[in-house]
Amino acid sequence: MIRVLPDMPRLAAACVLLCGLAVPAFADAGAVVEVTMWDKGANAEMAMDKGIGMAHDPTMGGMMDGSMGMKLSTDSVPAGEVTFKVSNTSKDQVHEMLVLPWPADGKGLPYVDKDARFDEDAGGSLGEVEELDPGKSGELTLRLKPGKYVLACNIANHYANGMWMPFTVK
Ligand SMILES: [Cu+2]
Repeated sequence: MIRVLPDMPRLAAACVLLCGLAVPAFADAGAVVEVTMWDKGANAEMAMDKGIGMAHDPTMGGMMDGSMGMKLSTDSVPAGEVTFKVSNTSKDQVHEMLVLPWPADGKGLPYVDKDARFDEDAGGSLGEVEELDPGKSGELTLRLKPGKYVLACNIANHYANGMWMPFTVK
């Protein structure tokens, strides 16, 4: 007892420190969305590089040609802090992920045909995990209000090939 008593304040101090650090970290942790960027390789993309015009319209569900896409661990999260953990599982292609508000006209993101990409500024991009090399991952944390969003890759032709997903914040 004699040994223990003098140690109590130190133990208490350690607990306050640890608990004090741990609790706010949990309280602040927002939603986490795992985003997997995949494709079937450069050859598959070449073969599917057609009919880009069709794919501008998110209401059509993208090209869905099966050459590339993105997968989300969840497509809906509560409003507040949202962390996107993005992995590029490709063997040979660069991918990236942008977060944009769902196009108000329902006709897709503003597309620039000559670049085969959408206009990120005109689309109101809220943030991105830029150009991930094959096998790499990155993270993006945003504070999002309730609404509908689109997650999309803006490497040339990838959006048109179906590399986007709708995303909802409640
Ligand atoms: Cu991509």
